[in-house]
Amino acid sequence: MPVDTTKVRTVAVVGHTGAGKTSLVDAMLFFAKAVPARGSVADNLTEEIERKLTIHAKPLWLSVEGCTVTLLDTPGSADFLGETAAAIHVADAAIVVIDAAHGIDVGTRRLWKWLEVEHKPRLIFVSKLDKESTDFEKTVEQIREVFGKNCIAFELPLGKEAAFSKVLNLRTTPEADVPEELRDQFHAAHQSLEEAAAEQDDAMLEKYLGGTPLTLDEITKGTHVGVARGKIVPICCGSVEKELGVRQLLEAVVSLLPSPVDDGAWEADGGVKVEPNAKAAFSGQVFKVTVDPYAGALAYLRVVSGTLKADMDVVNGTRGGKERIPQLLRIVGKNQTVATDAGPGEIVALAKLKDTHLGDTLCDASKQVKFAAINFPKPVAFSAVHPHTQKDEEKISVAIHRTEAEDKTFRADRNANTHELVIAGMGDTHLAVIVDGWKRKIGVNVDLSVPKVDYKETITARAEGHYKHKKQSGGRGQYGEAYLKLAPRERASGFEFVDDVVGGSIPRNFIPAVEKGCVEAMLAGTVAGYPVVDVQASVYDGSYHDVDSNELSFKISGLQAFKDAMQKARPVLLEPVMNIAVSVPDQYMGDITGDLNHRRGRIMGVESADGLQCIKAQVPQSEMFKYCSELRSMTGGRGSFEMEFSHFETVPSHIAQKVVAEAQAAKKAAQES
Ligand SMILES: Nc1nc2c(ncn2[C@@H]2O[C@H](COP(=O)(O)OP(=O)(O)O)[C@@H](O)[C@H]2O)c(=O)[nH]1
Ligand SMILES: [Mg+2]
Repeated sequence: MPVDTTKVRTVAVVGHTGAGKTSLVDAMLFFAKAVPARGSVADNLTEEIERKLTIHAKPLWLSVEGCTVTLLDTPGSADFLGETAAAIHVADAAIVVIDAAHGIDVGTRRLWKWLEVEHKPRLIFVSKLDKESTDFEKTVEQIREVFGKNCIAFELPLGKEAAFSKVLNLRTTPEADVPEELRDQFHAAHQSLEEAAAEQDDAMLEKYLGGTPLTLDEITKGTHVGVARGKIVPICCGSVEKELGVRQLLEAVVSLLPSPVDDGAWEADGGVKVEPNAKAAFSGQVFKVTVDPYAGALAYLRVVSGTLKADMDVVNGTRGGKERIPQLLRIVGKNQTVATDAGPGEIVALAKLKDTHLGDTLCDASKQVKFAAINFPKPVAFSAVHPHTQKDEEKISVAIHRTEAEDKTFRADRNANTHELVIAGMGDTHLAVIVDGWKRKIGVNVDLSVPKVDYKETITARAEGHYKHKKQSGGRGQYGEAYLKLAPRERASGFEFVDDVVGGSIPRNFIPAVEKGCVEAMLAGTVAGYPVVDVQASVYDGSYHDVDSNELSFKISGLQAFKDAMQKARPVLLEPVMNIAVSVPDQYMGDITGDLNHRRGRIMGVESADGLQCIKAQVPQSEMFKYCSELRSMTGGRGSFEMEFSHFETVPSHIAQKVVAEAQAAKKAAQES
């Protein structure tokens, strides 16, 4: 029997690193008797144990009050935002965990924004209220200030810090159980949530405004609707340490958060609406692929419609191939159980699919659909990779291939000009975890370094060049002569070759050879040997020999004439300049703009949004390779940034001198070795 879809909850648990998400999920599973003991849900993968933090998003299953609940424990660190983004994408709602001792930080704001963009209903859990200098009321004030007045307390803690002893539920706790001194606060808070619930339904609002108090059932139903619409964000509270508020949170997940039915249809390509109907044709989306140390290759799938069972034949709606569905697994640490079926909203792990990748849609052959790709953040940290040995070099493409399959925030590119293999990710920790994994799982050993800058060269003035290639060595000689004019072209306009030869001083059939020579000359410019761009070369004169002229001779004369002209055409180095957007709390504004000036950055504008300053700037790429970690250390982890390539720009001469000197030293070293 498939479960009733209105009784399914799929919830991502998000918040900054150390907020207490993993501990909370563990406690929720324990309270729901889904695991035998506390500590069953933990950061248990090798890389997680080593670094004492959650790196992978993990689904965890429990049943409570007749509901099937899947919680997705996620990493809080910006380094692993890709995992969190995928979990948010397939969840119907989120629990945002805020550490009461810490308040709201930039990471939580960024997640909040992500949740808004993805239209995910949410509730807030204020955690660690057992800790010193925590104050629930103050935290609620901050939440309402930062995230809006639709965030409403649904619970109140009884007692503070070490004396915190009970969580009062504003909906369900009978007034008689509320201590005298808290009654006023309890009443006021109850009124706010009653009002918010009433506003979700005209009939209820009329009743409420007419002076009749709403029943518990009405309040719960009204809130449930309001949460699904994003009009109400309930604030719950507790302490995992003291085991307070966990049971109430489970109750809130069931009664206040939306089911897949409340969240409505998913949109597939071509505007096709896919309703979360358990009886319809099956469809689902893969949001994580991994190699589990116990279960092997796994694809995690969220069912969107229909009911998935083992042995079903399905189609990969993204790639077109067929797949046979294996056992439906639920994996918690070392333990796995097998589910008989999975309906809309449910998440299962599938072992050893043939050709199904992260983000792919699986569906019934009778109703093929393709869901939109999952939105991932762009990489911001870059490193060049240097394999230790020839063997490491050979195996590196296997390593890269595997990582690319599992992680859409990872990129690897061989730069055609610097010849370096550059990997990119969400932070230095992200890249370090990847490289450690290569060593441990594939036996590939590499070192990382700051990448080389992909410089280019161009000219800034018109100039002429000339070369006569003449060789007489017995037999048939070589002869070709070319006169060239070079002119600068607009940035990013590329190379143009013009044939201005009149009167046949160079025969037609040799003109392409002159052009070939120019193109070859442009591979390594005269400044520091970097590729030349944005130049017009016109050949306007030359001479030939009836017997000795050939293609090679004109190619050589084109190449040398180009070099001759380039030296006279005031050549310069160009460097890539990036557009960046840095978000930091107000107090760091001065430091950050000062630092950007130091990096030769140009501030293009500053916007303030949600209590953060967003600085837009253009900065040379050479100054930005390590910005990710440097920004985090300047701001105690509270700053973040995005970056994309903008354009090439002339390198200032004092810096160009250094680059030229380095290039000459490298050339000399290469010649000597
Ligand atoms: N005092 C106290 N500590 C907690 C509580 N919840 C979690 N912690 C501790 O906070 C630290 C981070 O918890 P964890 O669950 O790993 O946080 P995550 O990064 O959000 O998953 C751990 O040392 C937990 O033991 C709580 O309610 N009270
Ligand atoms: Mg965690």
